[in-house]
Parts: sequence; C-alpha cells; structure tokens
Amino acid sequence: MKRKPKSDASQILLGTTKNPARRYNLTKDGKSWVECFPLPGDERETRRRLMACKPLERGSVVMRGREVPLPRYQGIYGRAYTFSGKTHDVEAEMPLVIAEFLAWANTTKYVTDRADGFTFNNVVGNWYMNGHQYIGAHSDDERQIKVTAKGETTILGASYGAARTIRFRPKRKEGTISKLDLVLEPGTGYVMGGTTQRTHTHEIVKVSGHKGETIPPRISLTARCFTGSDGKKPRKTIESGNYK
Ligand SMILES: O=C(O)CCC(=O)C(=O)O
Repeated sequence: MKRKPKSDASQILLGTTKNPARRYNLTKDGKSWVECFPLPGDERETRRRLMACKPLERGSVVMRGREVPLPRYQGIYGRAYTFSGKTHDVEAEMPLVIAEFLAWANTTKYVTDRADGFTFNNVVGNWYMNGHQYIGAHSDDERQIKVTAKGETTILGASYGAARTIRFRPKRKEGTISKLDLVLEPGTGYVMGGTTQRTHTHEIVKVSGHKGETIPPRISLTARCFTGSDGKKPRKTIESGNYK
C-alpha cells in the first residue's frame, strides 16, 4: 500500500499573553518572530482615555475599485499611511494618550538597543467595538517603513480592552513556517520583528454571531517607523491580501 506523503502543513502554535514576556519564533531559523510583554501603566485608565478619542467615522478602503467601509474604527497619527488602494491621512491632532504611547515606545529596547537612528514616528489606532469588527490578513508594505539591510522590520503593538486573537499565517505553505494564534490579553504589548512581514500575514480574527456581539471593545495602537516624509505617497499603493 502506498503511504500518503507526510503533510508539509505548517506547525500550528497557540499562545496567550496571560503570562507575557516571551518570544514566539514563526520560522525555524528564528528570523521571523513575535515577542509579547506586559505594558506599563493602568490598563483601564488608558483604555478609558483611548475610548474618548475614538474617531467618529469608520473610514474606508478601496477594494477591487470600490470604496468599502473599514470593519473597525481607525485613526492614523504622525505620518500618513497608504494601504488598500488609498492614502490614509493623519488625524488633525494626536491625542495626548497616543503621544504618550509613542514617546514610551521610543524608550523601549526595540529602539534604544539600535544604533541606526530608528525612531517610531507613526501610530495606527484601531477601535474594534465588538467581535464582529476585525482586521483582515495583511502584511505591512515595506516600501513605507524602515527595513534593515537584513530585511528586518519592527512594529510595536499595544492591546487594551477585550482579549482578541491575533493570527499569523505563513505566506508560503511549504517548509516549517508556523501559524500562530496568540490571544492578546488586555494590557499586553507585542512586537512583530525580523522578517515577519515578509514571511507571514497577520490579522485580528473576526468573532461571528451572538458571541461576537457580546465581546466588549478592544483598542490597539501600533507604532511604526516611516521613512517617507509626511503625507508623501509611496511609489505604488498596496493591495496586500484582504487588508480592510
Ligand atoms: O489590532 C491589532 O493589534 C493589529 C493591528 C494591525 O494589524 C496593524 O496595525 O497592522
């Protein structure tokens, strides 16, 4: 009898940030990774301040030539960001709670341990009002953010409010690249580092049905280092995955 060839399916990792401060390698060579850690400060108070600056409109993206609303509220601070067919302009003002987050992000080892002048200069805020709101699988457009000579990028995230799952999926099926489902508990920081944007997509998983309705709001802030000048369009816009 012919044996079925051994599946080449990716390893599936499951994680939670209940006990943060750990690194998950997404590739066997350890070049793509996610690290999580407890955030400083009072989570409830930060969440309250962030809820007070939720954008009024959901905003939109362009998918297959059509303008469609984002399935969450989103604000861009510091530098404009082009994705999914359009340039998302910065909000007129950066709320103090977001400016404080950006200043803190620039004191972390992800900045201070580097000798290349890397500084976070942009924050994307996402407000997911219940489990039905999500962000689809995507990876960051490396033409807009700082990439090292080794092809590494650093994106620092912070999660407040409801615990939600961030899912990392390998872009290639073959090999030993892992899929990771990481439950982000309130008050957790995470860094997507190394070559993660090249090898994996990430998303906040949608929770459908009644269960989704009952999930309280979650707010995330992600800090990036943009290399272009403010509001300048990159050479091309991206339409990566179903980023919406
Ligand atoms: O809400 C999150 O933690 C993820 C945000 C995200 O995927 C992004 O900013 O690219």
